Amino acid sequence: MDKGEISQVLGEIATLLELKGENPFKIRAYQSGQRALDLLEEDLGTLIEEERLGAIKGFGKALTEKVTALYRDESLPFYDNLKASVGPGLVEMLEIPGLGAKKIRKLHRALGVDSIDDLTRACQSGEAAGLSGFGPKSVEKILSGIRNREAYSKRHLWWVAEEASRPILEGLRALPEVDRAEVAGSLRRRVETVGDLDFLAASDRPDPIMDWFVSQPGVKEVTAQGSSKSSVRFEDGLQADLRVVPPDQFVFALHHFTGSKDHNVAMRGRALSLGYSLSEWGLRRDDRKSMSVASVRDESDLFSLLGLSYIPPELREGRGELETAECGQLPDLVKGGDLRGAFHNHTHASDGENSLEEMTRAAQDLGWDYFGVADHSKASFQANGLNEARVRGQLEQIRNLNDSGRFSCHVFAGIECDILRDGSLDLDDSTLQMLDYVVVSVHSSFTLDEEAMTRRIIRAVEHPSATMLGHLTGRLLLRREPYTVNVEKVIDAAIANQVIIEINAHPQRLDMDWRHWRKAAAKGLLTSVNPDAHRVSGLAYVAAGINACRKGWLTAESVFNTWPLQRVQAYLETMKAKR
Ligand code: DGT
Ligand code: CA
Ligand code: CA
Ligand code: ZN
Repeated sequence: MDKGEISQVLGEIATLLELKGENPFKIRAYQSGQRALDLLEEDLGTLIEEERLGAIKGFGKALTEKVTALYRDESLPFYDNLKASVGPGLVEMLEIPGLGAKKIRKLHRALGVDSIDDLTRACQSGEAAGLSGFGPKSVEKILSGIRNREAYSKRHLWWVAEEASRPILEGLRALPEVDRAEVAGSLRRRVETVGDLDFLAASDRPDPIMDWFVSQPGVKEVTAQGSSKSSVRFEDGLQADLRVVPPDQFVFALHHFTGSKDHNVAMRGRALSLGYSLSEWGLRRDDRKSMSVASVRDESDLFSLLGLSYIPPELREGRGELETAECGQLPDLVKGGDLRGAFHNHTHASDGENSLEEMTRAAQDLGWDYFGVADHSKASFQANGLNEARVRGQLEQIRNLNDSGRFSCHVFAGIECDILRDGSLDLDDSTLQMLDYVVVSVHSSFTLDEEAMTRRIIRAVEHPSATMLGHLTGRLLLRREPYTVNVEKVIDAAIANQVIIEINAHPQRLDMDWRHWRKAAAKGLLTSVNPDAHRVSGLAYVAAGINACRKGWLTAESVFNTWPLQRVQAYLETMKAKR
């Protein structure tokens, strides 16, 4: 096992012990062991070989032995027995948002609850509300958590689905029977979550392709197998359809199965008004029986036959794309290659895993001209947020790094400053004023009502030091609902105060949502694609942010971090002068 996997096992052990109601000291030992492992700067393998792991703070004798066994892929009976001794129903309950191990333990001990169904019953009957520490409000929260979990478990993050689709797509393309293969559906439209994967292949010999598809590694169940369509379900619950069509139908099928449904309805209506009928099989003139397919070799040909410029899949959501394509007015969408840097990133000064230098080098290796640091501020104590003195120290470190000339990539000194409950900022004005930029974000008091939350965020946006607003709604896709806030009002306040609203590019956030961007950008709002990276590999999340930009009809001009270094510097200087 590698370090990351071992860390997960330690966390899991702590949770299982908690579910069993074991001694809190023992639980804490695994939790702090996990944390120490995550923060390890030296190579774990070296430490184990040289028998130095035990000397590191956080690793006692027992933990050192277990980590060593896991590292060497030896069996760990303690862990296996522990897993076997805790009912699977209890572990499953951990997936309910807002329900931790302690509460589950209590429900189990007091009411014998050992499955989600049991729990639903106990909540509905009023039994759960009678337990100390529960009450009607928290029972209602558990019930809505159960409902959310059901809805959430049906969809998957785009990022995860895309990764799962890649080997299948490559495998299909490598089969001798396959002429062409593509992914379609919501994955191709780059929607933030996808229900299932839709693969499409062109071939006259579908059967061997289907045989290959249903025998892919990780396939748990074959729900359908035919010569035009097969469906499978993978171990992690992800489902996939494969359709195989004759090569001359491929373009029509690709367009149809890319969708969305609303886009397809609009396209079919347009075809009809021009005297065609359009389907997944082809395009036919009303007055003829045969399909006119010879001149349609790709989707651009299809759009152009209908008098439209090419509509990129991201825009096919039935939100006015046909009307705009008809007058040739579709925007030149921003691309990943347009990015010159990124602003919202963490280092190990707060809760990141890599140093300032490591992060800067990684940004430089991506070809970026600038890199923005924005560690947490002190109110985020669980993330080791920086107080004023530490902010000033980091600022000096950044100035020195820039002066040293070690990197061609320029580092901007920023902060992700907490917006406190009343909308004031977490750090004093004189410290904020010294920084190149300030991202303001909500990390606490999520349950304010809409009016109070809106007022709170707008007050932060109006602060003279605010440069950007971080993750506007705090949503965690498939895990936590957005907090209630009036997005329109915040957008207007941001424009009025020349504050950028980020697109937090973390695949689980993608916040502010793409559905707001077309209108907001037309009103003059700027965004920044912010990876919120907590380690070097997190910088890659900008790709998910670019998807959101494109779905929001954004051009490079609306995306702050596509601007060249000098223009960014000039903008930030002007903003600073106004403080
Ligand atoms: P998903 O899987 O829920 O994330 O969303 P999609 O868009 O991938 O939907 P899916 O997999 O059910 O179907 C793929 C595409 O096939 C869909 O975007 C459009 C097309 N399609 C499916 N059902 C219908 C339908 O009833 N009418 C029309 N016009 N198109 C459909
Ligand atoms: Ca789909
Ligand atoms: Ca499907
Ligand atoms: Zn944040």
